Amino acid sequence: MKISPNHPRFRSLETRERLVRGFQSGIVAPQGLIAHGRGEAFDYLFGETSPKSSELATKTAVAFLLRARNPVISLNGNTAALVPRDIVRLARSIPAGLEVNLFHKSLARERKIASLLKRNGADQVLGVDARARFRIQGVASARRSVDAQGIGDADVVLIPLEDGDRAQALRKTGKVVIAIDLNPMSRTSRAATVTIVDNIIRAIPELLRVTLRMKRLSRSRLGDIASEFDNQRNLARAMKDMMHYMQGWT
Ligand code: PTJ
Repeated sequence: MKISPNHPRFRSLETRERLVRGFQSGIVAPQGLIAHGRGEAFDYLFGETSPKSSELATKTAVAFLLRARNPVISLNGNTAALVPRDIVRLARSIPAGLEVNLFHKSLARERKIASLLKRNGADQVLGVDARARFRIQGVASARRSVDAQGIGDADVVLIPLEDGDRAQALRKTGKVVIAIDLNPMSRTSRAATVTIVDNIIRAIPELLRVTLRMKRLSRSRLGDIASEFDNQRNLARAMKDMMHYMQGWT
């Protein structure tokens, strides 16, 4: 479907089209379309703009990523379909590894996602046909199986659109978990070390912009930024951002 850029909800409609095309080409799981609808509902309650609380979370996430020994970005179908170019740029600028890790596991989809990322500039994509598999304890889904050199060894993991189980299990292994989730009340949001409550279509380009700016900071300054952050307090701010937007309608 061709959408006019003059349509008042152009960005939202265009995002839906990307996901539908991603589904048709075997990148997005059918359940990914439903998950996006859930995200959209929350995005609506933020006025489809980045809430103020996401600024501090983004800055803190970048501090953790730039200080990490082995940072890894975990990718599912929705993320690959919506922000393929910017996620590869982000991985390069940190630099961080890219690992495909699917909830609805499918080897065909893993391969399609990896080739999409390679067409967008990725040199290496982990998690596909991985020989060295590592199991995360306490995860009921196929997501428990990760690359031993990637998420298995990572000290900091960025997880856009994750399920609560694995976010909690990754935390239990002592890793720093950075989530991107439009729902500030989700188990993922509450379990993460840092939660960016925002839409990935805005959050990933913003992470890239802030990374390029913060690369100049010293390790100790990055450490200060990371240690000052309180995720539960920032999630409460995200709820206030949402209520503030809704109050404008009453
Ligand atoms: O490709 P796969 O097999 O790994 O599957 C991916 C999905 C997304 C289907 C899978 O991870 C899943 O079922 O996710 P959930 O448990 O439905 O969680 C999705 C979370 O992401 C929800 O809390 C949504 O509010 C949120 N969400 C959805 N779309 C966006 C989003 N958050 C940020 N940006 C979005 N565009």
